[in-house]
Amino acid sequence: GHRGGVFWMTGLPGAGKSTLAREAESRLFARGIDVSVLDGDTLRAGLCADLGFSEADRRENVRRAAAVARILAESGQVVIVALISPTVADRELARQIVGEGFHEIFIDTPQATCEQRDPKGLYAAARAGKIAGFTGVDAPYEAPLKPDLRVGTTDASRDETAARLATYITDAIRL
Ligand code: GGZ
Repeated sequence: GHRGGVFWMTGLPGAGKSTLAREAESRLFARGIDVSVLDGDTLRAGLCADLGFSEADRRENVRRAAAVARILAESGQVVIVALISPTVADRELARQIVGEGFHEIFIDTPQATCEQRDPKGLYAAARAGKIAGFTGVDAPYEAPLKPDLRVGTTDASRDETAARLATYITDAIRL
């Protein structure tokens, strides 16, 4: 067996949070670990469908994700959360709600790389003035100063990065 825990990934849009969350999930699943992913995109399609991207709505998005994550972690699950969660205060709120077993993981991809990748064309749309309040363009992103884990995604391959994450999580939940 293993204990539950919440692995909270923060980073800019396009940093690779969702991809890494899914890759870590499948590695952990393969090791028999009870794991689930709460992704901003998915949550916003359902539980958080009423929320936009104002400061207050992002805070509420974080609050709901943290509340769900806590419930799952208390039942013994490993929960990987992938949310921009752009401010220090947002992540402090998440840590407070989750309590014990909260880990902040910074997906530290340079903004230039995120913009180059731009998988959904949202940076381009924001630069063209078609989206207002886009994180990294005209809405703030505060990088964590002391994350529990910092993951760079330019130097290492995606595979190496996912493996590192899975190892970090496995170590953290060992009884
Ligand atoms: C940031 C936005 C915005 C704005 C739409 N700002 O790469 P994506 O497209 O699929 O993931 C992003 C997702 C961010 O949702 P989160 O719930 O993670 O954000 S937060 O923690 O700040 O609540 C992005 C898309 O939504 N998206 N408009 N204005 N990201």
